[in-house]
Amino acid sequence: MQSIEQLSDKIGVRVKGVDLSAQLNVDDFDFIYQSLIDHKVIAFSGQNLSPEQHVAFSQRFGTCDVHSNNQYLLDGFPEILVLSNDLRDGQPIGVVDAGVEWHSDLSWQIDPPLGSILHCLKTPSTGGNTGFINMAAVYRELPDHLKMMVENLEGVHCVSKLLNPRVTISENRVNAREFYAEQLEKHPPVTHPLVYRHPESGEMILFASPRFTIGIADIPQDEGQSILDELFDVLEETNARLEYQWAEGDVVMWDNRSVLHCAMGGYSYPDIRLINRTTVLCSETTRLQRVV
Ligand SMILES: O=C(O)CCC(=O)C(=O)O
Ligand SMILES: [Fe+2]
Repeated sequence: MQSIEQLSDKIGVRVKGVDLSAQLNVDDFDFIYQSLIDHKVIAFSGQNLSPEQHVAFSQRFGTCDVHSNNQYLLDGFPEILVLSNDLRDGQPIGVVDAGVEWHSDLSWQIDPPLGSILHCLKTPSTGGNTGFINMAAVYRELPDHLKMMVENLEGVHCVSKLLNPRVTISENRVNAREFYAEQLEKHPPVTHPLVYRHPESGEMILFASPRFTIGIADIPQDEGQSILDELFDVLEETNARLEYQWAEGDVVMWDNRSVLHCAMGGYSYPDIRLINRTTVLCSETTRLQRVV
């Protein structure tokens, strides 16, 4: 029988009593889906999943994304992106520094995904936590003048770090500048309303992140940056957050439409962290909606 246990006051639950390696019945799947919508981050302990089973579970939610950073897709499983600091023959086997600033996955695309599903295969002896922030709660916490200001504005989102004054380029990535310049050519900036409505919970969501929101459309650059500074100060302050400490065999999924997340770091080679990730795309009915 499924049950949930709260992981923090305002975001996240652990779902118990389900085995994700099995073909889930409709009742179990509906329970999991509703827990995701209600609590935004759902965690499962002790899951022994093959890559096939990880992909099969993910596909219950929708079509899986194949990440454009195709260097680190798992052999034979293009739906799985490997996150790791491990090396093989001196070369990284996965993305070393994925998600080290607060972000919503792929918000730099026109249709951001529904969620990501991470399966933890190896934890370092210290560090390696993942932080989550409830962006519906953050919207509610905005002071009135900011709420009014953001209502009609569009954020500019871009994957390339070259255009973002808030991030630094990692020393760990080989040929980082060339990599980000190429990325900018392949993925020019897109815009999203700063406030979206969640299609399933109906909540208003502040949709912006220090990693991918590089400015505000149609207003001068310095004004845009100071509005973003004010918004991101609220992220620092909010208590609608969770810092998840991984154990091997954990599966964690987040609603990418309504949370920001961040890899907290704090470990280094040869202390190994290894996580397989899938990302599920939205459908017409689950994509974020303009408020209008
Ligand atoms: O490794 C983590 O803790 C999170 C990485 C991340 O941002 C992601 O998988 O989307
Ligand atoms: Fe991420």
